[in-house]
Amino acid sequence: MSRPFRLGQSRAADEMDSPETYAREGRAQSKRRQQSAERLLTENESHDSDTLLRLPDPAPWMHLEEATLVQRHSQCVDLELKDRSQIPATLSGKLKGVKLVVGDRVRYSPVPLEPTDPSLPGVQVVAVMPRRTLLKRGGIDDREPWQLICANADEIWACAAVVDPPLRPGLLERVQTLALAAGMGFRIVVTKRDRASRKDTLPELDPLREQGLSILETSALKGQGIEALRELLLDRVVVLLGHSGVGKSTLINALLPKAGLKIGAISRYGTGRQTTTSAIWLPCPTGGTLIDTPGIRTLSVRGLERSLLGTIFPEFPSEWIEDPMALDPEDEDLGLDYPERLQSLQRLWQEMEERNPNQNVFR
Ligand SMILES: Nc1nc2c(ncn2[C@@H]2O[C@H](COP(=O)(O)OP(=O)(O)OP(=O)(O)O)[C@@H](O)[C@H]2O)c(=O)[nH]1
Ligand SMILES: [Mg+2]
Repeated sequence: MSRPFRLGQSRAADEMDSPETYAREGRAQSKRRQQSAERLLTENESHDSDTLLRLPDPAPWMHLEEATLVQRHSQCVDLELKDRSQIPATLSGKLKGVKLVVGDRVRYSPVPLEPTDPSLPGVQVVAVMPRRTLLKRGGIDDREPWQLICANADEIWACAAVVDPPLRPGLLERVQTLALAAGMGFRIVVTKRDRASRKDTLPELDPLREQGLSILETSALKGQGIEALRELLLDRVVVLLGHSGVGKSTLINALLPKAGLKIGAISRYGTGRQTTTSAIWLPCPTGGTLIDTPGIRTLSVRGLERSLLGTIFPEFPSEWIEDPMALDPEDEDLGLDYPERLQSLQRLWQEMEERNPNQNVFR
């Protein structure tokens, strides 16, 4: 008989992390990708796994000023300068094939170094500096082996609501894995704390608490935890990740009242339309920067190293990490306090080695 999970609330949540959900999402994404294949073919960017991450040597351009790329538009980008003012710029042909992301440190020339469309901004980005960190998730097919989220950020705050959508530890383990692969710090920010009684200790987070992870409980509505977050933000670049509707933009508005981000009604299990639709760079006047991101539905770890899992699941012996599939999480003899952790390990372990489902489709 299958052993019921004790995570009452996260039973529905657990379904959201099921392989079927990922397969369904994969199919939907691949259809969207097919529809945009023609457009992609005309773009400069490379979609090959290695070249996607390779950057040209910036050495010839080190005499130029440095800036941060804070937004990408179809034909140009916005740069944040040293004084934190922003200017639009175009990309030089020298960056052909380079996928730039929010947070990239770039070198720019105040006048175009090569002929450009006069209707476009005169400032031109000519080089990109090596990245200190790079947050990426597994792409859905070979055309896009990685989806790059942001560069040079220091920390991820994985946002999870108490309810609406349900708290889902499986997603938090995924975000933790991506943070580790990116070289970034990781914190869990529980949102909408006002929606559960104080007596509710959120036991679904116990396995993560036992790993000593930083978990902050917040309510943007009641102002709970906001000051603590503001202090953690000082001089850091922090990216918020979480399902659609968990309250990322609301939290940012509480931290940065001037941000005035659009806030949405929540959709069932976060599968509806996102309110935030692209990564948004938000400098904080008291120091630090927040990056708001669109709500995620799935977060693939495909292509990441399995060796990362030893750090994510330190409670398991190394033989289990090397080959967890022979184990049965429901086997009482294993004496597991949290069988769902072993299930999570198995899920991530399998997914990391998965082939891209639509490999060669667009070749
Ligand atoms: N009760 C309560 N509701 C909240 C809180 N924070 C956010 N909400 C509500 O949750 C809903 C979604 O908030 P958003 O901030 O738009 O969520 P998001 O994570 O930015 O969503 P996407 O942009 O779609 O990814 C809104 O109706 C908010 O009013 C909170 O602390 N308490
Ligand atoms: Mg939002």
